[in-house]
Amino acid sequence: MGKRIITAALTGSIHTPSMSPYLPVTPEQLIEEAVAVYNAGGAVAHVHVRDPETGMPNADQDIYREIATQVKKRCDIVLCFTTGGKLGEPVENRVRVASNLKPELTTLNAGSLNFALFHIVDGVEEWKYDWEKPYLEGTEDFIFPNTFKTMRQYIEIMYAHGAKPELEIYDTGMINNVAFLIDKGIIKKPVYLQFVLGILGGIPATIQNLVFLLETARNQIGDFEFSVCAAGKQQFPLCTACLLLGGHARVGLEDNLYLEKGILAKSSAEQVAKLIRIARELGIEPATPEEARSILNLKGLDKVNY
Ligand code: KMH
Ligand code: ZN
Repeated sequence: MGKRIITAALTGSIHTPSMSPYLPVTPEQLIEEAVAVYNAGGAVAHVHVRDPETGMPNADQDIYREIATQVKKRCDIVLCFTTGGKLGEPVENRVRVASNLKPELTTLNAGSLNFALFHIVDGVEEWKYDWEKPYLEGTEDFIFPNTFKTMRQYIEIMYAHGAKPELEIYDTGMINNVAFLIDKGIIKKPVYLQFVLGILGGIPATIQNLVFLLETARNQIGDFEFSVCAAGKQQFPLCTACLLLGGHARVGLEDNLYLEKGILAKSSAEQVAKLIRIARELGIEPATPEEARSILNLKGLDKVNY
């Protein structure tokens, strides 16, 4: 089996600044993180942005551009921009990064789901910013909207700008959604699936569930590239299992703040380095960014608009 793409999701929109002092929030921190991930052997950095003053997730196009431009000056890591964005962000704002930056890779969340984070407030003793607790608690009543109409619109925008969709699969039915969109000619093969396990509202993070998703996708879609990310402490077990199953893997502080039990990761790059150590023990080599481009059929860094 070939080389594997290690992605790092740098900050996301789930964790909040009170949960870890190492969560990057400013453009400068996110730029340093992306370069550190590259130096650690990561091939892809998955990018969300935040208000530099408060750490609140947002969809500020200037911040996306600053990060993209500065990272590109320093290394050739593939940047995968979120179109999931902040919870509750209007759908038209979420996709704007695809048309503005014309990146190589963007996420496409493959269906709607309850996306619940209200249960993680209990672990936080002191809040740094006023927005954090209500933002998380509000998810008890939150549905992450990704209707067939918006998925079609997002995909059309992505293809118009040469961005490949990384299809985020939070549960089994979303494989059916992707198969339907392929059948209708809306999504083009070959596809790249990111199995997202362990979100409350989606499928739990177990190895059995990863195998089940993979088998279901093989039955419905045929051939594809796949990766996994898993919330919290299941991150390393699930990433290791996915590598053994022939897939790629995503780590990063978006999904898990820890390096090991009780020890916060100081950077997503530390998690990348750990996963690569595990992979190499198993005889698995990480892909370079150029190799990742070839595996995923990406258009190349010379064709982006940043
Ligand atoms: N938020 C993660 C659970 C996205 O950014 O669009 C999955 C994700 C999707 O990273
Ligand atoms: Zn994300």
